[in-house]
Order: sequence, then structure tokens, then C-alpha cells
Amino acid sequence: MFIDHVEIEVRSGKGGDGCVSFHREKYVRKGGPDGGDGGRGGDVVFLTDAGRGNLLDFKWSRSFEAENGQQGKGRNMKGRRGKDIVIKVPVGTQIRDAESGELLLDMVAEGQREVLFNGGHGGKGNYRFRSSTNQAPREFTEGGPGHERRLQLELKILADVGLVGFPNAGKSTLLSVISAARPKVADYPFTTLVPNVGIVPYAQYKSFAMADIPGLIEGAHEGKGLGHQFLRHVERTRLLLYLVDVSSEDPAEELEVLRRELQAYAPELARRPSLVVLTKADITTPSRRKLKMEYDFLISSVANRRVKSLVSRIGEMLERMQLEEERQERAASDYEVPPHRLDLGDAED
Ligand SMILES: Nc1nc2c(ncn2[C@@H]2O[C@H](COP(=O)(O)OP(=O)(O)OP(=O)(O)O)[C@@H](O)[C@H]2O)c(=O)[nH]1
Ligand SMILES: [Mg+2]
Repeated sequence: MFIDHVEIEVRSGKGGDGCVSFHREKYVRKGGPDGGDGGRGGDVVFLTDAGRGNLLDFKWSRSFEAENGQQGKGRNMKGRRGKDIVIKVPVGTQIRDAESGELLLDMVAEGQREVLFNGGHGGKGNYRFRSSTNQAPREFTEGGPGHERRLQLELKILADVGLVGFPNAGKSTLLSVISAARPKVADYPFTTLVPNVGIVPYAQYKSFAMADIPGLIEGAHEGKGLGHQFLRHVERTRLLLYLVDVSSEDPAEELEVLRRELQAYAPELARRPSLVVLTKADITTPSRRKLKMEYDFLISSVANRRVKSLVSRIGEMLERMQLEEERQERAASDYEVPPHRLDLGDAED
């Protein structure tokens, strides 16, 4: 089972109360105050774990509580700090407030560790309230409360390239011939039920990640078929590959439907850099004129035609996009320094 959406409850620990106590010893009649502070409550911490591919583990455990801090003790002893609760999530998990929908954390990096809520502070013991005028204070403060919140966890796969296409277009087949991933391939629609990610080497020491999702059909954005619930997994890709079976009745129409579905789901997805790839060229090789459509590659994964050049083109495009992003980032950071005013000659009053 593949789970990419769950709701959980978390609570950070309450701080321990401060203690009221007086020093007792044989022959010492009136000992001074010696009540220690309470310990801090444990934090709610999120940590990414590369070994996890989905949120399935949360199907059974949905409530996560950090430990409370312990109460302070006599002899001015501090209460023990409550243990943190560390919640492990797959890379790509977004954490939102379930009520407001506000994005609280985006866990995008391997080994990323974030404290979402601190535990409550520890209360003060009566030792803290001693003074020249009050040598036997009975005051103390309570520990601070923990934070309790209902959260929504949503996994959005992070990959460089996303594959979109009708069921049976050959998405999984392509991924299986260019990466070590072994998604199920079969001659019926909706073979792929869960997203797969494969690492595709394209030059020496260079590779990109490609995500294969279940096939889309017309009306997918309204929830038809399986595609819609998985479209979120191509939201965070940089490049889209539209895969269309060239032996199908009307490839141009299929491409149109795909573009329309993405547009309806999220317009920015439809504007993302993309390549149009016609698949199964070994079955038919129609003339460009007959195809009446613009496309970038005509490939056959089975006969290994044009697959290698497709892969290197993807690598090139990603590198170019990377350079462009870096250039823009540099330009943006240059801008933070206020530019000198240009003297444009006499100003008109
Ligand atoms: N002749 C030929 N058949 C292919 C080629 N690529 C894929 N196929 C076949 O097309 C069928 C569907 O392939 P898949 O890779 O499972 O298609 P998919 O797009 O992943 O399908 P879903 O997971 O259902 O969305 C399988 O029978 C493949 O063997 C190709 O290049 N040539
Ligand atoms: Mg598939």
C-alpha cells in the first residue's frame, strides 16, 4: 500500500513544576528553601529518513507525544528534561497545520532535522524566591504547557523529471530501460498503481531522478482514474516528459488531453519545461505529416531507439536550467545591495 497523505496529532512535553521544599538536617531547625526547578518538556522533532518511501507507517500510529519534564526536587535538584519525540518522515514530506493549512515544514533534504514545537519551560522552585526579606518562601511556578496540534503530512516526491502519459503509454517501460528501477510493466491500463522513482545516469558521474506515476485519463483532474491523486508527485519536478503511444489512434489528441488535464489540475504544471516523446516507434513509424503534431523524440524502449539521445537531452536541459537558476540567484543577491543612483543629467522639477 502506498500512502502519501495522513493526519497525525503531536504534542510537545509540558514543563515540570518547580518544587517547594526546605532544607532538613539534624540539629538544623530552620533550613532554607531548597526546592529545585522543573525540567523542560521534550520537543516535537521531524527528521527525514531516506529509507522511507511513503507515509504508510503513520497509518497505524497517529499520535506522537514528547515526554513531560519532571518536577523539581528538594536539595535544589532540577527535574529531568522530558525526552523529545522524533518523527521520521520520507524526503519530500510537507507538514501543515491541519486546521489552517499553513505550511509549517518542508522536509526536502536527506537527514534534515527540524524542531517544530519546543517543550514547555520548567517551573521555578522556591529556592529561586528566597530574599533577605523572605527567607522561607513558599512560592514556585508551574511548568509551561506543551503545544498540541493536528498536522497534515503530505508526501510530494522530489525528482528532476516527471513522466506523464495515458495508461499503457510506456512510461514504466522507459524508466525500466534507463534506470535500475524495476517498475511493473504490463499490457493493460493502470499497471502502475504507485509512483516509482529511478535514478538515470546520463554521463560519467552524472544522473537525474525520474518519477513514474500512474497513467492519466481524460477527466483525471476531476478524480477520474488514478492519475489525479498522483499528479502531486510531479508538482515538484523540473522537467516533464509527455509520453504518447505513437501507435494509438490519435496521438495529437492524446497530447492535447494530457496538456488539458495538467492545465486543469495546476496551470503552472502545464507551463513547466517539457519534452514530447512518442513511444513504441517499433510498431509504426508514421510520417511527420501524418502525425500532424510537434514532438521532440520518437523512441522505442523495446528496440532501444533514440532512448540514449533522449536521456542525454534531458541531462543537458537540466544542466542548463540549473545554470540559469544559479545565474538568477546571483542576480537577485546582487540586487540586495542598493544600486547606486544613476545620474541621468538634469532632473526636471
Ligand atoms: N512494442 C513496444 N511496446 C512497448 C514499448 N514500450 C512499452 N511497451 C508495451 O506497452 C505496454 C504498457 O507499458 P507500460 O510501461 O506498463 O506502460 P505505462 O505507461 O507504465 O502504463 P500504466 O502504468 O498503466 O500507466 C507493455 O505491454 C509494454 O511492453 C515499446 O517501445 N515498444
Ligand atoms: Mg506504468
